[in-house]
Amino acid sequence: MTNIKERFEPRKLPSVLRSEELIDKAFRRASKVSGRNKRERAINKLSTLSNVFSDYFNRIVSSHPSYQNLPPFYKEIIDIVVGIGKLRKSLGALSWANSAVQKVINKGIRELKGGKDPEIVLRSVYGRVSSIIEQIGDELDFLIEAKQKMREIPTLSDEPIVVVAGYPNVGKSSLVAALSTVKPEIASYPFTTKKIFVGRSNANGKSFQLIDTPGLLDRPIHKRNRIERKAVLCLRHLADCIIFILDPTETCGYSIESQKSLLDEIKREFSVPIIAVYSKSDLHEYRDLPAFSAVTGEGVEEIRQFIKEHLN
Ligand SMILES: Nc1nc2c(ncn2[C@@H]2O[C@H](COP(=O)(O)OP(=O)(O)O)[C@@H](O)[C@H]2O)c(=O)[nH]1
Ligand SMILES: [Mg+2]
Repeated sequence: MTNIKERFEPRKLPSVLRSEELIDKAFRRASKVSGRNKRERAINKLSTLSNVFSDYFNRIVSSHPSYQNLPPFYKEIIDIVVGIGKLRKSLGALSWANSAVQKVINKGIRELKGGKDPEIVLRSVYGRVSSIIEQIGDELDFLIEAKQKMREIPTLSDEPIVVVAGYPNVGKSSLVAALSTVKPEIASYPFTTKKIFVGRSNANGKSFQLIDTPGLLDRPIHKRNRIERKAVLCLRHLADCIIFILDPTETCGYSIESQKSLLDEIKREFSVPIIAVYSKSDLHEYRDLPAFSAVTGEGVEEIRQFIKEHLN
């Protein structure tokens, strides 16, 4: 069952600078440093440089979660959207750059203390530090891009997640709206052109989230392209329970047979509880499944209780 314990908020990742920006920032800070004489000033410059780089790199590296331990939905989606291997490699390159920079700076400080000409030492350290930072330019660019892409991943809370499925026009959005205590939020679903709608509901003090996934669980899965299948697979990690809506009036434009075969397919693909319900109960008399109407409100509270029981 999904358990989003370690909540991941990519929006909170610190901004990453491009290599030239980082070099500028560090050297600008160092240029402001004073000292009683040339040598002392040079030593102070280098220790400032050392602090700027170590603070910066440590902040970036420690702000990323342990991707391996993230909840499966996040792990999988981040892997598809940015690539966890590449993220790790880039963060590793930053740690490497930090220790390489520190070594160069420490050597420079030793040389200054040993009496070497401050100008020569500074020029040499600045040159070597710049070249180390330039070497991780691609990794810094990648991390900037990764943050941008990860911002698109919807942030979900720890509350159980109910995914709403069924053919188009059966009444999925209407049910989410009827059950939600607040207006559903729209989140983009990365790597697809799809949006997902996240509603929040509550049954006797027990909260849950409702996810309406237009374009994802509303057509036979086997007819989908590779990307869409991946998107559906990610939902597998997300759903604690699925509510499948059947429209027996067929005013949605799909026969009840094809709706039932989609239900069977979803039952095969997902191992969580699946609740099948009838929508549009104001238009028909079928009651062999729980039935509700988003128009009259009939049955909506029963569906809410039903969901709650299945989540327990
Ligand atoms: N009569 C009736 N119409 C409904 C009901 N629920 C939805 N509809 C209509 O069915 C259409 C599709 O509903 P929607 O919630 O957008 O379906 P979705 O595509 O599955 O999200 C809309 O025109 C709704 O007004 C209902 O309970 N009764
Ligand atoms: Mg809809």
